[in-house]
Amino acid sequence: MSATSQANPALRERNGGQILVEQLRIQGVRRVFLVPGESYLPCIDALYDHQGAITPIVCRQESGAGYMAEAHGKLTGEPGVCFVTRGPGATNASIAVHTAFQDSTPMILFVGQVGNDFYEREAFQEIDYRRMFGQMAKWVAQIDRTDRIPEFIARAFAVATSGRPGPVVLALPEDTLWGKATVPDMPRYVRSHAAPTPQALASLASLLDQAERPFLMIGGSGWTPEAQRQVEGFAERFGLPVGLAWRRLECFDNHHPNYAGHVGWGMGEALRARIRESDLLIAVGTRMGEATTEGYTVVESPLPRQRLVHVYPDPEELGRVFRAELPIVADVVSFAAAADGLRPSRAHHRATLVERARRDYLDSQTAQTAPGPLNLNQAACHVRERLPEDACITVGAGNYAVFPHTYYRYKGIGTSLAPTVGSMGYGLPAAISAKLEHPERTVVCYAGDGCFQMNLQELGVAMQYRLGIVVLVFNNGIWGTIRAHQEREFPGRTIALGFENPEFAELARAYRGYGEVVASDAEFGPALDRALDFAATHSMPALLELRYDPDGIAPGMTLSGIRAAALARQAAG
Ligand SMILES: Cc1ncc(C[n+]2csc(CCOP(=O)(O)OP(=O)(O)O)c2C)c(N)n1
Repeated sequence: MSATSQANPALRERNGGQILVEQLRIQGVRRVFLVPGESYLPCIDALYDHQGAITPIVCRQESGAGYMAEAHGKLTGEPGVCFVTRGPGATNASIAVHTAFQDSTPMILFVGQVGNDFYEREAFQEIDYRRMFGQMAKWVAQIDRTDRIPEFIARAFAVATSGRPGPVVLALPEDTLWGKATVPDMPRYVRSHAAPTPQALASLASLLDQAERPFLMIGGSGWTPEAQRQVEGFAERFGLPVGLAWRRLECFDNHHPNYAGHVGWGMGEALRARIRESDLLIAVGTRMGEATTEGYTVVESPLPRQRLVHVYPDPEELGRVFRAELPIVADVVSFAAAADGLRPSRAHHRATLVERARRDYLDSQTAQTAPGPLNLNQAACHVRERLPEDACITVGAGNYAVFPHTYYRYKGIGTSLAPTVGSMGYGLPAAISAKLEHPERTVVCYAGDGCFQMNLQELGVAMQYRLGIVVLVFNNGIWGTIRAHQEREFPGRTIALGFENPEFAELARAYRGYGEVVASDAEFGPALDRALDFAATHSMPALLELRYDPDGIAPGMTLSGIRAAALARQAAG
């Protein structure tokens, strides 16, 4: 060993796996989600030397592992880290990469790769990850030299967290991992920020002075409790009703008197009209995607009818879909800090605007009726009253998710994990990730019977790591959302959307958890108490299977009603 390498312990010879894992530790990684594979064995071996600092969470399927890492990114703002094997592991994990991309979540996926001695022969499980992940990752690279691992990892952290956050995929050829190098580590990455200019803030203040019906729309990622408080103050001072972009329910306290509701598919007419008719729309952190804008109708593309102030961390997004009168390149933290210093230059009379918006929101939270003895609207209201304020609610995709999204009141970062991309199977892995990160919090996963069965194998992870999560499975025996679409477009021609279900409560018991079937309103409250109590005292999963009339497909909506309306439309020609 040379004198230099003795002075700097990092400068000893290490294999690629050791360099990589030590670099992760320097970057502050505390937990990695993985399904093991022989293609990245040196990384697994290197974890042996970092026990206590980096916990490997051994998952059952790569989509579960990937979703957990993505949820970790949402919860902490730091990249969630996932390791999967080459080929089949990577393809299984791809759903989480796509989720992280559309949801703008920092995440790093490490994938094994064939050695450079075999590449381009379609060797065993070989895929070109640059092409495979090209459209759904912020950056895809292959580390072809052992001595460049620190450089690539440092860059991966910077890329995943900068501007609009997103996923990075790094492929790890076998020779890179087994090879040895004497190379210094890179220091921990430093996060960059984009802040609004004084001119932009002055223009914003002037637009606010002129506006009569402004609306503040909040979304995206990167929010902190401090930024949320600052934006609350901004909304209060300027008399702004606040809406949350589609499934970004954790970005603003729903209890706040300025909060006006969840913007996007299925929103009430009052909220829709309020945004459409606003004379100044300030969108902060959100891309205002298809779901949020209800197919670019509430905010029209390319030229919105509202005067638009669009605050976004990535300049390439500004002007891409919407022409803003005032585009501002800023991340949410920097914008919130700057907005904290803004004061109205003249009195405004928007208190009634805010009060009316709030009243409409609260009205929308009165439980609607539903067919059958178990009314999910009432159950969702009960959950709202029963859970502590800092509880985390997770969902995947399906109409069942509309119940918590309509009736629950979320209170800031970490209280909602919901894929804006609408990918099924997310709720359970996300709940596991949330409970790992916040063991003291109550975590409740809402899952459709279809959604749950996409990743139910991860119950094994909840069991293994003693995670007292509560899972509510919505058993209607159909892929309900698609059935609703079917009835709307092809009324009465029901096919290919039903399934026979297992006994979910028994499944939970097989995983040494608690399981109970609930089939009526009267049963729901006591059963929820028992599930919460079991999860808290045994640190094991508890599951309630909710059997309900499939006709009650969403708040205020029945399948029979959708069918009748579609048939009437057809009859009218
Ligand atoms: C991974 C994935 N596959 C398919 C879909 C299309 N999809 C959206 S909702 C849905 C049905 C969900 O069924 P379930 O979980 O039982 O909930 P329900 O709609 O019945 O409430 C399907 C198949 C999707 N969004 N994601």
